Amino acid sequence: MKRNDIKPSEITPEAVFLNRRKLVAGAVAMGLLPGCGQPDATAAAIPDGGEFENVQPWPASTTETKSPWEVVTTHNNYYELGTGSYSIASRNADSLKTDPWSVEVTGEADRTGTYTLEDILQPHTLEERIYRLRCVERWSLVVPWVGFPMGDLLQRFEPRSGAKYVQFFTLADREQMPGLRNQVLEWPYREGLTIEEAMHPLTLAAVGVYGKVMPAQNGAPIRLVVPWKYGYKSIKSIVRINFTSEKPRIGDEQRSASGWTWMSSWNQYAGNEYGFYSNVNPNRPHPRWSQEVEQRLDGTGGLSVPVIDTQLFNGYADEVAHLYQGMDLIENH
Ligand SMILES: Nc1nc2c(c(=O)[nH]1)N[C@H]1C(S)=C(S)[C@@H](COP(=O)(O)O)O[C@H]1N2
Ligand SMILES: [Mo]
Repeated sequence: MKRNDIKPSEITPEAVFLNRRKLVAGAVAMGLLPGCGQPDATAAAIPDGGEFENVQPWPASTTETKSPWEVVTTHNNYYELGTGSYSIASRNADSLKTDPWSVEVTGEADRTGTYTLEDILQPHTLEERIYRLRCVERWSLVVPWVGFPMGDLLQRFEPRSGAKYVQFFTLADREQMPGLRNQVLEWPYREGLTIEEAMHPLTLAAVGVYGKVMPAQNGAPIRLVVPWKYGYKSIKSIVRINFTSEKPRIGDEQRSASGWTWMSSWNQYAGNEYGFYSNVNPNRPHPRWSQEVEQRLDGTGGLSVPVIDTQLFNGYADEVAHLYQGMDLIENH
């Protein structure tokens, strides 16, 4: 049992400590953690050799042509690693140190604290999931991620009934991130989801691409992937997860409990351009461009980059449309 127990690497509040036996037992019962005596061949860890073993195929992966490794790892948006070109993040990748790494869990949950990356990954089974990724700028990729459902991780922190939203924070370290010198966005980069979106089985905690450890420019060591939303929701290099009861709104004078007025950096930057939901939607143009089509970066390059129709919810409507039933998707963009 011990080895499957998530261990706060810093001081644990006593109540949480005393509760742990019960909580872990509950997690085992819910199938979130493997039980005693089960083989741990699938237990996740970052491999020293850079290549994951025991990655399970995921039956619902898209069969569309994958964007080549070279494209996935050199055409990036990671503003903390630099701005001005899509290749700058990969060129500055070495400056980001991702080992050791820890994630702080705060807010409306029973098991808050600071967890090492090893603790975070250990009980999970890694899958390869091939998802479409649609950037709001109109380019798109098809990426074979390595990861596990984010909801399985969030459950382990025992969110309380007051946890209506989940907010994620990226590292913001000037020593390691040359892009922080530019005040393009208010750092740290933040993103938020409703608890239902965060718990949705398609929402991924990703630790790799193409069977390999996540390159820094793609958001090492652990990032979010929400395939039905514009790419900026898929926040990279997560150092904090905050469960909150309220979505801070644009214009709020009051700072949220987390100390930030806005849940999402892009929403804060320009709320009419980058809404809280940011679901991919060909019917809701960005104020400065249409969202009806996109360029699929499949490696062909140059003028032959295929232009394809953008799909509602990026093609994941069957899985996620129920989350937004009765909602005006233009107003709630
Ligand atoms: N911390 C952080 N996360 C981020 C970004 C960023 O600049 N900083 N860019 C976002 C945007 S705009 C996109 S399209 C995707 C791109 O992911 P990729 O580089 O792995 O394709 O990451 C998102 N996550
Ligand atoms: Mo993006």
